[in-house]
Amino acid sequence: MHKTKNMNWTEKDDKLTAKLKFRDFKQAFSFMTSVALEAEKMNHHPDWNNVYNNVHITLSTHDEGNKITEKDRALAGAISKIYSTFKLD
Ligand code: H2B
Repeated sequence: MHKTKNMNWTEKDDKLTAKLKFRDFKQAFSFMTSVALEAEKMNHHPDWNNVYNNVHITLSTHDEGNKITEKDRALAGAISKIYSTFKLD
């Protein structure tokens, strides 16, 4: 069984954040597409930034004054699950 990616969430300033690196832009954008579809289903969306193979994610609930809520924890869990399907480089 091949090893897969594992991500770490950091909780800081009322936000959950994670910095992810991929093999290349195609892998990063493929990941973002999967996350986008899941976020749309959950009606909860990440603030994020992509520079080539790097994706930085920030989660907070805007409707609750930009605080971390269960919606952010649920989305973080869904994102971790998607990330774990990507092979290590
Ligand atoms: N995403 C996040 N991260 N926070 C929200 O408060 C939020 C959201 N609210 N996605 C949703 C959409 C809301 O704006 C819509 C109108 O349901």
